[in-house]
Amino acid sequence: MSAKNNNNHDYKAEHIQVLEGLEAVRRRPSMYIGSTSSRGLHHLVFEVVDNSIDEVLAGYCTQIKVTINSDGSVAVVDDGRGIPVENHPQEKKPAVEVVLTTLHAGGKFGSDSYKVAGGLHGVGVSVVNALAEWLEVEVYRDGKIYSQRYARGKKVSSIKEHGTASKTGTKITFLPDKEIFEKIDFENEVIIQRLRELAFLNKGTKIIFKDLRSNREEKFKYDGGILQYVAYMNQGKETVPKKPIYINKAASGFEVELAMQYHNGYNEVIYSYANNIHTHEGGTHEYGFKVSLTRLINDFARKLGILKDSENNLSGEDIREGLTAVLSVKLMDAQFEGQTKTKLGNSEIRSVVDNITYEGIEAFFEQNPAIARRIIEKSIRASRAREAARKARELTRRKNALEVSSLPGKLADCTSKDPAESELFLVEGDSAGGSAKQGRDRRFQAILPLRGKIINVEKARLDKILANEEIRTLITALGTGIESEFEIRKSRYQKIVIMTDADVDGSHIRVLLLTFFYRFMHQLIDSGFVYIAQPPLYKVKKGKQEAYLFREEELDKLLNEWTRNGGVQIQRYKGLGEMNPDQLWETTMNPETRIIKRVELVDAIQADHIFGVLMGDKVEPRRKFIEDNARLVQNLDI
Ligand code: 0RA
Repeated sequence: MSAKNNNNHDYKAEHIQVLEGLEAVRRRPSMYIGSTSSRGLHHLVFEVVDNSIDEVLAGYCTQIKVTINSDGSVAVVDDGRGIPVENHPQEKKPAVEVVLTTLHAGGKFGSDSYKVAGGLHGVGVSVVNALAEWLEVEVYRDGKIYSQRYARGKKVSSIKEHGTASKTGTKITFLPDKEIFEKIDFENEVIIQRLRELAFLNKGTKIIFKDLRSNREEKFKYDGGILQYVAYMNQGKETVPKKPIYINKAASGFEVELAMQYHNGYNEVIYSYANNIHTHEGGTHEYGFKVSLTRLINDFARKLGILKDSENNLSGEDIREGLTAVLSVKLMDAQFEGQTKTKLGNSEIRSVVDNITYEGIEAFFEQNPAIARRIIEKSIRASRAREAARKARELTRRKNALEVSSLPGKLADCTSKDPAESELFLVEGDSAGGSAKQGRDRRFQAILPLRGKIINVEKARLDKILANEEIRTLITALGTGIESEFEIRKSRYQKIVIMTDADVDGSHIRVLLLTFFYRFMHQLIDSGFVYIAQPPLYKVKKGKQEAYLFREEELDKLLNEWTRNGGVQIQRYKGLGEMNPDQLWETTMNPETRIIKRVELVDAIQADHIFGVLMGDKVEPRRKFIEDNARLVQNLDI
């Protein structure tokens, strides 16, 4: 609040008005966009795009183009109605100016659009304007082109009319303010991810991305909407049914869209959205769907006589094993709750989703009884396996309780008991494990050598996974438990460093471990505890001079400098095992000199897709995927 004293509550409306102005946004940007880091920076783009999407939802916009210009500014163009330019009745200035300078004015003049409350969404383009070094708006409307320019939220020119336009629409170009943001570098991948998602969620909308810095262009348009989204996530897997079940129904003030399909894996992926916002924490809509699916499958199983009167109902978890589903709802006044404001709170939507999805899936089952039967039988198998897993887990737990020192024998633990400073190195092979044990700083570095084959968790059920020796050792060493029993605060280390050879086997082990963490301990990744060590590729020696090289391209450079006079020795490291303990410490483990990379998920959807394709059972899509996406896989292989 302002510095003015508020005794007797005598502060005046005008002061509050001032605080609601764009100055407040510049003073406390994080309150409006979450942060001033990369995330907040990208939020600016998404805010502008969301305004164009509002025009899509209102039925006036079919195409959105996002361009990153060579000067680092971003332009978003749509073919909607164009922001009105005529004078706003109350404010007595052009409506476009009101939209760009008033908080929460957004594109939300009319009350017939799907609105959003809570969270950081829908804060309005004025926030983008406030946080931009400059912003230029162009409006195509009534056959004319209008434009206006702003700097840090303040207009620097009045609105100008110039030229004729054959279409309608809006173009907003802005350069984020260096005074506000830590760094101004847009990441293609982050923007592309969201644009692809929006294209899936708003079927038929053409969304184009262009980066003029690298000349990369991507186009997204999905006439099948979220049906294609589910197919995309299940790409490379055997599925039931072949084509996802798709339901789309609008009822008074609501729209419900569901696409679902089973695959032969075991993990459950449900993405839910409300007004295009990913509801990570679920909420009433997701709950309505889960309840209706559980009820329907049980009802059907009894009707078909697969489940007897004397038998218990199948649980929701069992019914959702191997399910990929996208649920997207649109509603008038979406209320977001929860820790990250990504949980839908509107209670009225629960029964709407319940009814619509129950009826829709039931109709599909009536017409496809063989598929219904396969899904029910799959749920029954899941239920039996879960029972077996429970017993296996109990066994591990009891065993742990009996042993006084329950840490695995292979683990060379550190002496520190403070997780914040403790590091666990997961090392490929016994020989490298031996070097790492000798080379480490035992005060805070623990070593766990991984010997046998690590199980592919995409292809196995929990009971099998838990029976795997390497996985059990890993879980015990970490101390966190897994899945629903996972507790991050129990993690015995806050750095878990995957240290493998720089070859194909090494990268395979790395992907297997990452998949395991992602599926069963994703909080480790979310908390930024997972790292990848970067061992050197070469050691180059000349006389007393020595250098370790971590990238292929460094070799040529160095050789050019060094070979002018005299012999140079090059040693190529094929594996960690070729380094002696001192070298391993110096190059890869010593916090002062090493390079380690933190594993971050740009986007869970992409990760599900990538892990599914990489670890799934169809060979052809995997090969094609790796060819098509060499770059992405490389990112994953950091
Ligand atoms: C206010 C009112 C109307 C549309 C918009 C704003 C609008 C805002 C943005 C931001 C980016 N693209 C946009 N397109 C439209 C309704 C216009 C009418 O009633 O004609």
